[in-house]
Amino acid sequence: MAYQTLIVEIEDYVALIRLNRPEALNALNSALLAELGDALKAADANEKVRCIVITGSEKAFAAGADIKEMSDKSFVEMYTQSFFSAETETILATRKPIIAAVAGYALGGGCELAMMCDFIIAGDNAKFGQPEINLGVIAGMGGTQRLTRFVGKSKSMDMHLTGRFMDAAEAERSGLVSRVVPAAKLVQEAMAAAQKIAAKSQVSVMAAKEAVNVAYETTLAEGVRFERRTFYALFATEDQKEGMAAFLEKREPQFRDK
Ligand code: CO8
Repeated sequence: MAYQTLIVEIEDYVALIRLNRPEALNALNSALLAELGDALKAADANEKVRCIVITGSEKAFAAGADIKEMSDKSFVEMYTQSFFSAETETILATRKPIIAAVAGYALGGGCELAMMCDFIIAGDNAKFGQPEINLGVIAGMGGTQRLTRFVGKSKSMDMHLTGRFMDAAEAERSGLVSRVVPAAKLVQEAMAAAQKIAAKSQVSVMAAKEAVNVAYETTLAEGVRFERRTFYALFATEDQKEGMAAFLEKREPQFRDK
């Protein structure tokens, strides 16, 4: 499908989704988020896709929600239209893993979009920030909650109250990103990670994603119980038999998603 604000390619079981509004540093407007939701639903349903990478340009992953689109809205419009709420839910409902490959600016809604993905690989020129305070508002797509869980209260408060940016090295040090790579190799590295995931058994990949996400929603005891039940359940799959047999026979496993 042809999109106005995205470029989508599928290669070796990975859907690469590029945000493509260069004139606005990939600012997230309703059209882009609707198309992103559409592309994610299509990728989730496509058996030729086993992992998803979302990226932007070398200058900007996304410089935030589109300020031009929002600036004149009233409270009543924002509230009654549930601005960006359904779009956010669609991103979070995606069952296949999503890697955010972030180069350049990931600000406001851009930082929040990256944090809604399953993990973030950053180019060494990445800059993360929640600068909404400079606009007389606050984060609105989960930034106060997710950034705090990633980097802790002190750094999160610093980011949200001063609006300062965090560079890639600080983001890695603080646990916001899983790794930093040279910006010029970012997409290549993210695709390599995605292809590694794509080669695993899909049922265990989905189960791992679900179990890690449970850690954010429940107590430790409940989370560990969920994990143990899921671990036991995977013994009902052929892929568990194949994975363990392959290890014992010193060969590569041939997973069949069964
Ligand atoms: N919205 C709209 N347009 C933008 C945005 C944006 N967020 N960011 C950049 N642009 C546009 C600029 O207006 C400019 O367009 P034009 O050439 O037509 O004037 C073009 O992109 C290039 O930008 P700059 O000239 O400013 O480029 P610089 O390299 O000088 O600066 C910056 C880059 C530092 C990234 C700067 O553009 C900037 O500060 N951008 C705004 C960052 C920001 O404040 N982001 C937060 C936005 S609010 C938000 O994200 C809330 C999310 C919650 C939504 C909740 C829904 C429930």
